[in-house]
Amino acid sequence: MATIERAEVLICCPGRNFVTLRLTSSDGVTGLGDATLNGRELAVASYLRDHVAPLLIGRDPDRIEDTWQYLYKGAYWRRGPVTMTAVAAVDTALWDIKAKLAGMPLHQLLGGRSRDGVMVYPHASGQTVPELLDDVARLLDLGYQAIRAQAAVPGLTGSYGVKKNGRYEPADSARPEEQAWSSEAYLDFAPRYLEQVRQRFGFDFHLLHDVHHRLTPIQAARFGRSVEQLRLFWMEDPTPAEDQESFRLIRQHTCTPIAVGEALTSIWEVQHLITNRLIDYVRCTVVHAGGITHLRRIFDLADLYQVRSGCHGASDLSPVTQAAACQLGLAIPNFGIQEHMGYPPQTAEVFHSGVQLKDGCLDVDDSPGLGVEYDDQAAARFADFEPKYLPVARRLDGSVHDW
Ligand code: GCO
Ligand code: MG
Repeated sequence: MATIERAEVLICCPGRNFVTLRLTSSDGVTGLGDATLNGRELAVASYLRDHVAPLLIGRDPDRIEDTWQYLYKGAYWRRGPVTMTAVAAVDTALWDIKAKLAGMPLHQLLGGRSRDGVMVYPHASGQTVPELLDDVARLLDLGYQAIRAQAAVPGLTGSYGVKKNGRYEPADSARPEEQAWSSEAYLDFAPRYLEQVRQRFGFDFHLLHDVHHRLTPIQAARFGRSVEQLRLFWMEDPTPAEDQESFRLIRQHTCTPIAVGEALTSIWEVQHLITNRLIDYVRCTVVHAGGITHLRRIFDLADLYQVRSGCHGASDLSPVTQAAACQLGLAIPNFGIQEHMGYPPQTAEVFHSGVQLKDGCLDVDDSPGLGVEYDDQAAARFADFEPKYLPVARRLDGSVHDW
């Protein structure tokens, strides 16, 4: 029997911070798992290094399900983003090893292709509406079939999802930047710019929008109703998902589809939303929801209720997650869409990935496993971790709002 011989936690900052777990088996096969949790990276690094890595040494890398159960049930303290990201890293690395040993790209082990490629949506954004419209035009020219549109709300400092100096990076300052928020100003403005997108570019592509947990349920209901004629692919995170019954209220008022789940980490947190048919797309990801093993379980449950996948894919999810999500998205029957935000240019120096973009879809090459290699020499050039935090949103009266 082969055993896990090494478990390395690799931290690098090629344009942004990434934490990666690399497992090496006694027969010399390596597997990678993403362990990046934006703004809390070192908590997961310590969880893995101090509490998980010592337990992995000597275990059989073949036993993926058993290792998952051992780390989840065995810890007693279960769920939550730190734990689930750590478990995900181990799980993904073990699937990488198994698929490499089989000599197959991972999707083959997951049942083989259900589709030719996974449709993605990139972000169009602008500090002004004309800037947003130019960005939508640019992305349509590049052949994307689906586009997320966000514009800065006039009069508010900082808006989530909008580029600064040509790039959007959610966590971009050494202390959380404080931004101003007004749901009233947003509700007045957002439907109007989304309408301008449809007026200018028509309906031949999917249009998405992220509300980013900002509205109350009744405001979200009003927003959803006010954009119905624009036929959004989805409105994302209309209200914070801790209050899951509130989605019933939104549903009573609008048929705009709803996507939720990027901040939810287990099947238990989406069970109510899925089984009560309160959402249309589930946005959990490989890295924050327990890896391939657990995410597949979530998507299987979702399939029973005609809920489709819509994996989170912001730049804080590494190319290892991107490849894993792509492999899973190729295989599952109820794939919906995949977020594709891209990375700073330096990231590709460290992560050599076989994932390719064609006609608005991602696909993988025939490399066995996930199809990603970690370049240690390049990583050494980006070795210094840079503490970076997501912003904090405050209402106009100074009180803290959901970010
Ligand atoms: C998205 C997201 C992100 C998150 C970020 C948090 O839909 O892409 O909402 O941009 O804010 O991933 O770390
Ligand atoms: Mg989002």
